Amino acid sequence: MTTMIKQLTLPLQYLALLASLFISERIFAETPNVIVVMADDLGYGDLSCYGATSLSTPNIDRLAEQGIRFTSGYCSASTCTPTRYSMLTGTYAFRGERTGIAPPNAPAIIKPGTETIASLLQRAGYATAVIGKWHLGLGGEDGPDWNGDLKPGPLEIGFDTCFLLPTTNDRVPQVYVENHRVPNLDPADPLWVGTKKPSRDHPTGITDRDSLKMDWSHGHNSTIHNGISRIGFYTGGHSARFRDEDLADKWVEKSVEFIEQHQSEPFFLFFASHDIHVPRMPHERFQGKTSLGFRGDAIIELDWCVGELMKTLDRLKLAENTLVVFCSDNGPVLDDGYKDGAIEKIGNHRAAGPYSGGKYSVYEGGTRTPLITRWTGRIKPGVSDELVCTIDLAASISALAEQPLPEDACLDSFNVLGALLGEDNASGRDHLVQQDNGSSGTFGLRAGQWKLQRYGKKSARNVVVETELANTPVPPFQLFNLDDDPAEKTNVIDENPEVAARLKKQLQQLIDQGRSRP
Ligand code: NG6
Ligand code: CA
Repeated sequence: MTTMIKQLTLPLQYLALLASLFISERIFAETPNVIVVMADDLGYGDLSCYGATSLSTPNIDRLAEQGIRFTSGYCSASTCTPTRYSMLTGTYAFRGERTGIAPPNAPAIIKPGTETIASLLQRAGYATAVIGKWHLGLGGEDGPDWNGDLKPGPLEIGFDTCFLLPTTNDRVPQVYVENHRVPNLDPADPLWVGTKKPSRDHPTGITDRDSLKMDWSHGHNSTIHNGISRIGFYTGGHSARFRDEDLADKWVEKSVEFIEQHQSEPFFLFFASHDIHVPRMPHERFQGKTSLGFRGDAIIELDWCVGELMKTLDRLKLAENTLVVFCSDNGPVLDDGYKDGAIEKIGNHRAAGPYSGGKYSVYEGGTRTPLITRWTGRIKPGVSDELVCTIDLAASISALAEQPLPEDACLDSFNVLGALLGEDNASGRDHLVQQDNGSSGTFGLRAGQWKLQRYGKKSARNVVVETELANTPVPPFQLFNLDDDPAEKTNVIDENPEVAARLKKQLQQLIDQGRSRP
């Protein structure tokens, strides 16, 4: 009997060994590195591969040529914080608290213990990093302890390491955060950040307007650093402060370092560019490179960053084992608080492409943004009209890494992996809720060719760029047929009462039921 078992177990052991080799090979093949490049405020029409002719973005265009360019790729909100929240957590930001644009002293918005794309991939054995703009708060309920330990933050929700711009660069302070600390801080010159002027003679964008190298147009007139006045006040931390012009170089330097360090294991890099958010202050070598002013020059800088990342993958022979996702956090805006010539120099450029609206809006231009996937040798290049959203990355990439989603996590993230990889007959979503910054109860619902807009505030006014719709009153509900009218100019709600009723009901259910992932 024992010999028989032995005789049986030996081949079984071989089988198990063979199976484990097969599995580990398969896991290796299907756990590619993942790089998510998220641009800031980049519109559908801002890249040459999406039709821009006033500038050229050769590196991002190459990514699109080698991968899939989505025509219905979305971020989930038309401002930064809610899109980033939902990209990481896979849950619509309107379900969470305080998920609107985060102020400089905001505490961590994603609480430790929340499942994120980073924690899921970390569990699947990935090395994980976020490098660039965070804007999701740091610290406990009292907010960030700028001179001490800045936690919780990314490291408490699944990132092994981080190198951050803590808020956005039009907000104070201009210092990096590396893991839990502000690097290069001199204890003799502590960093203070607040909402009130710290002293009567504290120079601001109002008192010292003449000294500014770039003037403000609205807001952004508090503490001055590097000749640019910002939202909010700060003092101290001088040895830790950076120059706006050097941000992109720093993100690339730190990212290349991370990729090199982790080239022989699966890694997840969230490359959160600050380009092309205000203050648009690209490095001197990009200034004046386009006819569009600093807004265009910042797009060229962003394109350069993507080129450097791709070069690094090529140099380390990682392109065939890396899924790259390029996306934006919200649609475009021209004047977002600084006089940088974006409006004056726009010429024929249409930042939102054929769409109306942009940043802050639930018109298509607010959330329909460039979205490109590339995985050399795995993705068949092409153009896809499938509906996919940055909120789907959590479920889709977890599926790729064979990491099961807990029942109570990523509540609105759909597994659209097949669509993201351009597989034949794979479909994207059949609907998507679009939100603005979140507090107004205003939503869009895209379902097939139909688009419902619902305005939460009484006497809402249109937030659109570059069109005659700007600042006009909007009715509480509007319905558009995107097939005939992609620019959402003709409200067809009266002609299609059944469609409108169905979508109104669907939107309310999606909000009320607390989740949309089956
Ligand atoms: C707004 C700012 C805008 C921008 C935005 C956040 C004013 C008048 N406007 O409050 O300049 O910073 O917040 O942009 O201060 S986001 O892309 O990070 O969401
Ligand atoms: Ca943004």
